[in-house]
Amino acid sequence: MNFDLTEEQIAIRDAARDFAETEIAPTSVERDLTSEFPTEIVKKLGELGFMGMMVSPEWSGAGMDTLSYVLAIEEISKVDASVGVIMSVNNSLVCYGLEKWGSEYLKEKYLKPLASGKMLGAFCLSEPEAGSDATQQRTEAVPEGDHYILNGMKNWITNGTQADVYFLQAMTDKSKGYKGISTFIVEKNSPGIEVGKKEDKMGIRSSDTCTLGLNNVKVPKENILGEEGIGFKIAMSTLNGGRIGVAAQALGIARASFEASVKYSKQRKAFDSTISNLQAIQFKLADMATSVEAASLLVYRAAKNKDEGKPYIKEASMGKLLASKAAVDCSLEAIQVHGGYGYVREYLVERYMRDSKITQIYEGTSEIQKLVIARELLKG
Ligand code: COS
Repeated sequence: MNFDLTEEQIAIRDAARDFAETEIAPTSVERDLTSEFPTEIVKKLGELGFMGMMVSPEWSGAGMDTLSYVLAIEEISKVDASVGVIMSVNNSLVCYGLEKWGSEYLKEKYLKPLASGKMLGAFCLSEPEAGSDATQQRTEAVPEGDHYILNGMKNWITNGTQADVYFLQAMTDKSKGYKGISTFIVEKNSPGIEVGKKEDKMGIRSSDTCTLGLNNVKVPKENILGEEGIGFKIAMSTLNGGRIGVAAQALGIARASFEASVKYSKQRKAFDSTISNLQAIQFKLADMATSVEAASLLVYRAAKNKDEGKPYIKEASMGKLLASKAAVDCSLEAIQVHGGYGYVREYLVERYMRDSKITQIYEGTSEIQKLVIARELLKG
């Protein structure tokens, strides 16, 4: 497979790198401490086309391919994985799902502002009792006149307190199991929406995660995506692409950990030389580089398959599985290379470790990725 980047892909990658270094890096340490949401940064990302990268220009998107999107998320996450996930949810979950299944009316009303960064979206599937087993939705949507009335609870909602609209799954017919799940676009300012407190997380602290209560929320009937009963299919298909975004985020963290380790090892002196001359450190760097390269090949392949209309469910899960492992392993090893300095906030590697762990959990745990891969392998 050819991964030579086109001129356009290189330009997008470089623009993302430039933006990350000049606009994101200066506040990333402070935001990790305070958990402040990067409102201004997200606004600028929207103006540059990074919030609706793969959406067609017809719907105010940037019309780019998935590989460009992966390169951009990777560069942004190399500097700040919190910003990476904010972007990823808006791009590959909310905008993607709306463009694929939304009516012209919904695209005009919500996709255009979401893709151009004038609105922010959140994806609401998980519930207190429906995480990995996402079929167990308890949130209900009952038709009443020209509306549905929604009641229930969602949790782990990335962008939850900041979003303008929620891409939300709810049961329209409990008797049908997962075939009774439907997807709705719900405005945050709808009466009955109760936005919970921001979670106090170990990592990606500047991103925003909360619970969401729905108490008799009236949602117009035209805000359903497609028709009743296809919500689980929509959620699963959307997550297939979302997993490529999280994999790219993990790749960014892994690469940042590796690069920080190379830099430090060339500066730090011990035993009459820099520690980069010690075989113990060289072996760590070699292992880190190998895992970053292996993961990037899988993630880029998943993106290319998606762009070329080839199957990518297995590839996306493999990419996420390996890239998230690379992020966790490389960030831990980066701390070891830095010794005591790696354990304090003065160097960034302790944040990389805290940020990395979630990539093995959200948008499908590593165990769920293995399940998806095995099912795809055994199909037919
Ligand atoms: N892409 C498209 N469709 C999918 C799919 C996928 N990756 N996985 C399942 N489906 C479809 C199936 O084809 C089936 O539809 P049909 O009956 O029309 O064929 C339907 O969904 C149910 O599938 P299945 O019977 O396999 O459901 P299970 O409950 O056994 O397993 C898993 C589904 C566990 C794979 C799914 O629930 C999952 O991915 N869970 C993790 C959810 C997640 O990522 N949560 C994080 C939330 S976002 S932070």
